[in-house]
Amino acid sequence: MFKPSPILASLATVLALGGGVGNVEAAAGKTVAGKFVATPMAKFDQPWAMTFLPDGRLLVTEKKGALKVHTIGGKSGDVSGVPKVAYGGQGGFGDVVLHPDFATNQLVYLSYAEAGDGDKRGAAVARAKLTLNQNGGGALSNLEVIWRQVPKVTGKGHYGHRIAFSDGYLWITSGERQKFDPAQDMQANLGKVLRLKDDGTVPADNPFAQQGGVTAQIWTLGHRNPLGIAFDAQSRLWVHEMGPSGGDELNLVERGENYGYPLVSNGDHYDGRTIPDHSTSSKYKAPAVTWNPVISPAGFIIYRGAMFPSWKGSGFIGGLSSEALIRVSFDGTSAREAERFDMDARIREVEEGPDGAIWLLEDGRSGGRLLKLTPTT
Ligand SMILES: [Ca+2]
Ligand SMILES: [Ca+2]
Repeated sequence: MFKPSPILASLATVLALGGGVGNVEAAAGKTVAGKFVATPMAKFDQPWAMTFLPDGRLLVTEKKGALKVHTIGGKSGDVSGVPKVAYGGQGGFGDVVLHPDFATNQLVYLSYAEAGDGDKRGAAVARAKLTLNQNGGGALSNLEVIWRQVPKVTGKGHYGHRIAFSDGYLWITSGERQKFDPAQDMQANLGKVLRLKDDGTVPADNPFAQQGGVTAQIWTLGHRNPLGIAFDAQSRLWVHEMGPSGGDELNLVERGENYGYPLVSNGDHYDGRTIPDHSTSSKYKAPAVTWNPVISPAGFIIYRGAMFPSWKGSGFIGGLSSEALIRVSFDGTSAREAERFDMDARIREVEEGPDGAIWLLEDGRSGGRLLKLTPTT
C-alpha cells in the first residue's frame, strides 16, 4: 500500500499551462508555475479506470483482473466475484461505471476483454450488484454479461470498451480490434459507438434498429480505438479515439453518422500506407480536433465542478504517449486544445471528484499512481 507522506506532498509537482495552443496541431506542453498541484494519493497495479461511489470512495479497475474499492487517504480492498478477463496486450479489465440509480439498485457496469474459442477475444460488458462489506472490500453478485463484441477476433488490441450512462441509456465505445474494415461493416459491432438500454437490449429509436442483430446497437460507425466518452452540459456526446499515425481525433458524435475510419483519416497507417484526409470526402463526419503529432488519448471528462471555476465546461483528456493532461475548450459544436500540462507519466484515466478536484490514474508500466489535482494557492 502506497501512502502519501509529507515528503511526497512536498515533492508534489506543480504543473501548469501549455501556452494556450489552439486547434488542429498543438505544440508540446511546458511546465511552468501555476494552475494546479498534483498530489500522489495511492498506487495501483496497472490501473485502467475509476469511478467515485456516492460515499466518496473510489472503484478502480486493474488491468490484470482486479476490482478495488479505495478509501481516499486509506486502504484499498478487493471486490470479489469479478469476471475472468483475457489479460494481455491492450486487453484485461477495462471500464467501471455506476448505474444512474446506483443508490437504490447498487448496479455497477464493467467492461473487459473476454476470451473466445481458439485464439479469439472480444470486449464484453457485464453488470452486477455491488455489496460493500465492513472490512473495506466488497462483492459482486448476479453478474450478467449484457453485451459482447461481435465477432470475436484474434489479436489483443483496440478493444475500446469505454462505457457511460446518459439520458438513461448505456453508451459503449467499441474498437475495431486492429482489423480496420469492421469499422465500416454494419454486420459487426466493432469500430462503433453503441447505444443500449441499461439491460443491454436495443432502444427502438436507434438509427439502425429496424435492421436487427448487432446492427441495431449501432449509434455511429467508422471509429478506430475510442478510449474516451463524455457528455457536455447540453447532452452532446463527445468521443475521442486513438487514430493511426498523426490522426488522433476528438469527435462530436451524432446519431447515425459515419466517422470515416479506415476510409478517411487525417493520419496514415503505421505501416506507411496513406489514408485520404477527411477533407477529401464529405460523406464522413470530420473530427472537431485532430492531433499530429498524436497524443494517444485515454480517459475523458467534461468538467462540471466548482474547484476550478474557470475550467467549468472544459474537457480533460489523458495522454499516454504524450504523457500529458490535455484541456479542451468547447464552443458549441466546435472544440480546440486550450492547454497542455506535462505530467511526465502516461495518463490512462481522468475523473472528477465529488468536491471538484480532478483525479488521474497513471498507466501501469511504472506503477500507476492515483493523483489528485487541486488549485495552486
Ligand atoms: Ca471513470
Ligand atoms: Ca475520423
